[in-house]
Amino acid sequence: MYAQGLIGADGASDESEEFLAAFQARIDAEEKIEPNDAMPEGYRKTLTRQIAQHAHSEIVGMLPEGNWITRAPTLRRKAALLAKVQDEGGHGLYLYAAAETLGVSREQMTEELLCGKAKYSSIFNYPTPTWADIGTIGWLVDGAAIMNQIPLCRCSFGPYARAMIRVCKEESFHHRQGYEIVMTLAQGTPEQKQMAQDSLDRWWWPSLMMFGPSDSDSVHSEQSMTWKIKRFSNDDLRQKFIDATIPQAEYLGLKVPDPDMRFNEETGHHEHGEIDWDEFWRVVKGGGKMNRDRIADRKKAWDDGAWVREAALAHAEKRRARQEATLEAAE
Ligand code: FAQ
Repeated sequence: MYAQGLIGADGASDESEEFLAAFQARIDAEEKIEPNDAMPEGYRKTLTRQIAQHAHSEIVGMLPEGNWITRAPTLRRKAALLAKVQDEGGHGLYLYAAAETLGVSREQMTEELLCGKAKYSSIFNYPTPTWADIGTIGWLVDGAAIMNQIPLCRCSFGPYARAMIRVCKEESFHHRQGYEIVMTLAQGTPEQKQMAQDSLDRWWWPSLMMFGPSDSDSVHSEQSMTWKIKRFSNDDLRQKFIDATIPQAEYLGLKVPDPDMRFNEETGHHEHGEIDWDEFWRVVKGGGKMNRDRIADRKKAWDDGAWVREAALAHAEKRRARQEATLEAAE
């Protein structure tokens, strides 16, 4: 799906042994790499790929929740949901801007998303049939996102790491608002509690899949960890998420849909059952329930927004011309 060779490759770096060793020494010394620094082409491509996928996920991730803005049960819930969805849009913009510093334009990235060549998180290809899903997304999806993104605040690439600091603060608010929605339902009528349980049943496994394939199948992890783009492996982060989330489910009186889940006293970890990797790859390759709708909706939003982009560019050009004329008149 994702043609990694298409974007972010300027072929500019001299990749001699000395160059690569000097670059790795900077990484090992925890120096931040900045956009104008020399960097191996693979580092640039890996970051462009990951940041673009991340940006797309934030933007496509607005759709399942946006679906509920007009149907939120109270004014307070509606205001919080509106703010959350706007935050996700902002995250997408910081991330597209961070990717642009690597030499790819936002238009190129968007084009790759809309023509089906770019990936975005598998989680956003699932439907949101009830209000409980909005709570569960905040609790599980934002919860998983935080677990994955806190280490990215220490990513070796400066613009990505700095963007992640603000993103994580906002995700933490999202997580709490989601948990509070699920808690209200879980402490409500039996029907409301059942709604919360059904939603947990729908989102549990897809949330675990958000962390990516198991370490043995993760093609990028080893190199990304050497370059300190990633600080933890996919399985390690998945485990941290499970260990943090199971007590939260227990507190709510809800049960994750995994008959094999058990706490191992010796290791201090919750051991989970088999993840259905066939489902993961099917969804990643476009076969999820909502893949087609998500891309169609995103394409419509991009096309409908063309006049806004044109007007903003025309306005910027007008301001530039006016400023130039003022400067000329003053000389
Ligand atoms: N879905 O070798 P790895 C959010 C692909 S933001 C689809 O392990 P890597 C906020 C992967 O791209 C959620 N594809 O790859 C929010 C690669 O394919 P490629 C997004 C996936 O990059 C909340 C192949 O599998 N977060 O939720 C997925 O080292 C609520 C092999 O995988 C980020 O993007 C997947 N789940 O590790 C918004 C965080 N997993 O490119 C709205 C930054 C893997 O070779 C509402 N990204 N693949 O064709 C990362 O940390 C990493 O990119 C991983 C994957 C961990 C996702």
